[in-house]
Amino acid sequence: MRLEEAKQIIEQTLPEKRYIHTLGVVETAIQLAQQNGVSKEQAALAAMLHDYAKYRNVSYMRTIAVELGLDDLLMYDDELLHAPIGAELVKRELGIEDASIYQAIANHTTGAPNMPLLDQVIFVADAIEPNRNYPGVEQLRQIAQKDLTQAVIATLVQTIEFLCKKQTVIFPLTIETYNAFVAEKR
Ligand code: DGI
Ligand code: FE
Ligand code: FE
Ligand code: FE
Repeated sequence: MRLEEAKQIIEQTLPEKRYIHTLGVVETAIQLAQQNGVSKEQAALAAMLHDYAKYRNVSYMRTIAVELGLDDLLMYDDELLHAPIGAELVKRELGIEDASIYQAIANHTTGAPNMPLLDQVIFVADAIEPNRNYPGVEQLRQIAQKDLTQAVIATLVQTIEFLCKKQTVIFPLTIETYNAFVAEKR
């Protein structure tokens, strides 16, 4: 699928605010891809489609999670579903066959240990795109310009801090990703 075609589908699928966020992720992902030797085409398409399932019916997404054997997810926040289920629906409904794009969409909320650079680009771009505005985002943007993997760690720290302050349950994969990236750095 071409980027323009995906863009039109996303414009029709997502509410305006989420569509604007998505275009910001595409712009940032293209830039990070170019700086880190990642395919610009894959980064742009993965970014365009990353929140495809964000507003899908939760019980429908839970059914697909069971089909895919992702039962662990069901005990955690429903917000986590749109990433792995989005990857699946982009394949089923839009015919996106690229396994790298599938994986980048699936990993965009929690990250994953050993995730490839494409996934790191989408993970960080989602957090720092120009429409994001939360305390600490400017520092994340600066880190991302210097070191993508360091930006993954800083984004995880920001997310985990945010979840802890709200006393929200943290999905183990988020912590596992943090541990794997920090251990790798030492
Ligand atoms: O879809 P976006 O809003 O663009 O961003 P996202 O997909 O990165 O995150 C969606 C939500 O998921 C966000 O409000 C934080 C939450 N989240 C991320 N990691 C975890 C989490 N929620 C829980 N409960 N546990 C996590 O590990
Ligand atoms: Fe998301
Ligand atoms: Fe994110
Ligand atoms: Fe997003």
